[in-house]
Amino acid sequence: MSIVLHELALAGGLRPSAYCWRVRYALEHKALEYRVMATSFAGISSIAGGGQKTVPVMEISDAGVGRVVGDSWDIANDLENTYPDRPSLFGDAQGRAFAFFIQNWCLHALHKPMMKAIILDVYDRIPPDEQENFRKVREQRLGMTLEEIAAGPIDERIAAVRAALEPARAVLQTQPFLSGDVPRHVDYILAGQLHWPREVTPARILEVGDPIVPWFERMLALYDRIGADSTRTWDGP
Ligand SMILES: N[C@@H](CCC(=O)N[C@@H](CS)C(=O)NCC(=O)O)C(=O)O
Repeated sequence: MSIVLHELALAGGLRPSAYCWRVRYALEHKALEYRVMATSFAGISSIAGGGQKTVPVMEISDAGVGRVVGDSWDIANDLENTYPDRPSLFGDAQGRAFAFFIQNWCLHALHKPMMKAIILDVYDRIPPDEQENFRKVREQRLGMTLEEIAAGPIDERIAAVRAALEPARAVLQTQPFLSGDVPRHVDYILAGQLHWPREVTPARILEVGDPIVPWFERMLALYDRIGADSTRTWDGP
């Protein structure tokens, strides 16, 4: 069996992708061996013979049969379905549904305030020869300049991220992981989301004393500290 994970890297080797982190944790949870291949945004279209628009992309080959899977949620489900005898990412059908909900909560409630807080930090870390295209694509997609997206005092933009995290905070005050006593994919989804600011912004996104901090420290300590050993830019764990 061989697994290759294509993962986004920015200047200096930073790994900021929430979606790629989710898959990294999922592969570790399943105790699967895999190789990571870093790509820039410009390199995505050449992955696995072409046709991919986003990362992560997983190339998996087992018993001589290979396939390419894109999209972090599809990859997690593929791993769960292909390796049912290995530790479960979801626990059960309810766990899978809960993880799907949390993924959508991250996308619809967290992504935007986070983007407003850190988009210019991301831009600064795009390799110079790709910055113009990065800006053009996002400004067209969102109908405003990166500077307009990041308008307003940074304190207010960070406060909006902290407020959006309240549902997770309420849960993590009472239990060690979102999934309960042990981490599962639902935890990897939120941890991945937090790797995005962790890897690119110098700002303190999580307040000192926030119950999310000890949970994130527990997440970073998992699997020989794959998360903790990645490059940290922010002022936090
Ligand atoms: N729904 C996809 C989203 C993946 C995604 O948006 N990845 C970003 C990197 S964090 C990407 O590849 N963007 C390509 C681009 O904007 O050109 C997933 O869960 O994998």
